[in-house]
Amino acid sequence: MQEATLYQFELCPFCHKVRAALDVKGIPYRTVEVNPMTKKELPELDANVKRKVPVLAIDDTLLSDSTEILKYLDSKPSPMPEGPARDKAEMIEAWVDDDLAQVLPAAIYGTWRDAARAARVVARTSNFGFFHNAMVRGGGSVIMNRVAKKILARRGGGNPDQMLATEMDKFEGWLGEQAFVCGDEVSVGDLAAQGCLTCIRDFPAFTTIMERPRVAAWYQRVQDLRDANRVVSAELS
Ligand SMILES: N[C@@H](CCC(=O)N[C@@H](CS)C(=O)NCC(=O)O)C(=O)O
Repeated sequence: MQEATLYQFELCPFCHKVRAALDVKGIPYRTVEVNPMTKKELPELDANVKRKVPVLAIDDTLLSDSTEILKYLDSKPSPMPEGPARDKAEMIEAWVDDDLAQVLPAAIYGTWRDAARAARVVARTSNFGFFHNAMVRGGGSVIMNRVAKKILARRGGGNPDQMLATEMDKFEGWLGEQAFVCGDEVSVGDLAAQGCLTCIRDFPAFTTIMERPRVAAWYQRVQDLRDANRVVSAELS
């Protein structure tokens, strides 16, 4: 199978959704870290496509938007459930975009100290050279803190940790006692949610989420599937 290329930001929850799907589908891929300040690593995109990550180069086409990419990858052969479970899986995939991925930045960049830490993670896991790394560390924390404030304002203010807890309560309800959100088989809902959460694994908010035993067991179950099926490890595992 031809190797796919994922253009990503290390701390982008949408990119991590795509990585989870590529892993579980056993599709070989490499990652290219895009400099969030310049985005010069991104390939030429159609004029009507926003220059955002993720962008996936696969099967001689360029795909953007994580939901579209997951749909495309879902059309590849199993392991994915078919039938009525798909509605629930797609509802959860949409929740990841509309709610979980929205509150995560607020929870990890909420204070200046957290924002600086996030920018350090990006700079550390990237290879933009000394000058650009410094720029990402400095400029990145300003941008990230601004993103967090915007999200909070859009969602009516409040405590970001509490917002995240409320979202995770919903997820825990959907998961129930099942192995995966739709039952015994992994679905696009699991990939989107687990992938999205891997993006904050270096942050205290992740430790708090993993204090929920059923969520922690589910997270590890999906991770085990990713590890078992991944064909080529990404540069940044
Ligand atoms: N709906 C898109 C959202 C993608 C998105 O917002 N990506 C952010 C990073 S998390 C981005 O590229 N931001 C850069 C920019 O807006 O200039 C998806 O699901 O892929």
